[in-house]
Amino acid sequence: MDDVRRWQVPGRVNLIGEHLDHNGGAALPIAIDRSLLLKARRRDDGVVNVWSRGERASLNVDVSPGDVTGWSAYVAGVVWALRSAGVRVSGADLVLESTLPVGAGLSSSAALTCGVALALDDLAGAGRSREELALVAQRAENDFVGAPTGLMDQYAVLFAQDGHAVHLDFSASPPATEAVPADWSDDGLVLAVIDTGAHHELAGGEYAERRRECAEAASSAGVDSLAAIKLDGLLSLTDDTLKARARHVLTETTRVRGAVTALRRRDWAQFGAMLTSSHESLRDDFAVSCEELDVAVDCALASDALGARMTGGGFGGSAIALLRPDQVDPLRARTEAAFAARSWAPPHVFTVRPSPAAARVDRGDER
Ligand code: GAF
Repeated sequence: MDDVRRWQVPGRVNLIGEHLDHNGGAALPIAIDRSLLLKARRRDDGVVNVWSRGERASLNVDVSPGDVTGWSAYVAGVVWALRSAGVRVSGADLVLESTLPVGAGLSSSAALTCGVALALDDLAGAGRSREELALVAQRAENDFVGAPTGLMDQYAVLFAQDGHAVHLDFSASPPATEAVPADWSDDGLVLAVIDTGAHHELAGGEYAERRRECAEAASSAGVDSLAAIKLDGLLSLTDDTLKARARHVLTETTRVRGAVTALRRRDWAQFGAMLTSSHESLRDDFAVSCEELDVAVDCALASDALGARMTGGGFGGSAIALLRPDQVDPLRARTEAAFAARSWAPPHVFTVRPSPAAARVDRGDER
């Protein structure tokens, strides 16, 4: 293709700070070295064609919510949200190639929406900021696809830095970003992902239900957003479910602070302890884990990981573990055996490294 622009768009792993973005709290994701390669060429006939995994979808740029379903709704949603934001999308041919597993809780959907937003904004010469494009990508998911996500994934994809985690603060608008070195590899450690294969779908009702519960807990405790709750506010809650959700948000907020300090000090034992207690809180108080994730975390801890937890929205997807490289094979074997014993499909275990944000890679800045 002539005039083809290429974008490399990473997935993400959230190290800690789960379900805090939609509560005005903090998160600490890294972009990972599993990514979407997006090739984009401008068209001027009002048609957007997308090729992905041997399939082709075509849509018109004047698409509206409800017109498109399935994977191409993420692309259509971006076209719609960009045009609503005043960007002149004239059409495009888009080719997607991915090393990022879909439905694994590693933000393949944010990679897709952010990548398409970057590419179409660039083809239109609109020059929107990454903050604006993050909102466009979120709007595509929230209002077109129907997945009521926060902004963490879009910010991880668009603002990550190589070798760093990005400390995000959602109490600010736009969210504040701060890069924190994530250099466990200098101390002989790796971050493993255990993709459980359990179904993960944010457009399902459970994620939205947690958001509703959090909003209700915040209003009962008299705070604007739940991350602002203090101990007396927590104790004032009388409903056990709302109290448990708020307890997760309060304790996770403290854990993020501890994890950032531990990361800066390269105190891996402390960092690992934060990961594991985050998992317990997501399992017991926030109730977004599942059997597969719990087994994966148990296997990681039994393989002497310094810490392990589910990552992302939950209800399936992936767990992460911080451990030595020679512990990865035993972890894989242990997890495969535990899954086989329960007649579950084999999990996929691989390591990831903190990687750069989405970037154009056809101008001599290939990575
Ligand atoms: C999903 C959502 F998309 C994010 O916005 C965030 O809420 C996360 O779940 C939980 O931390 O990835």
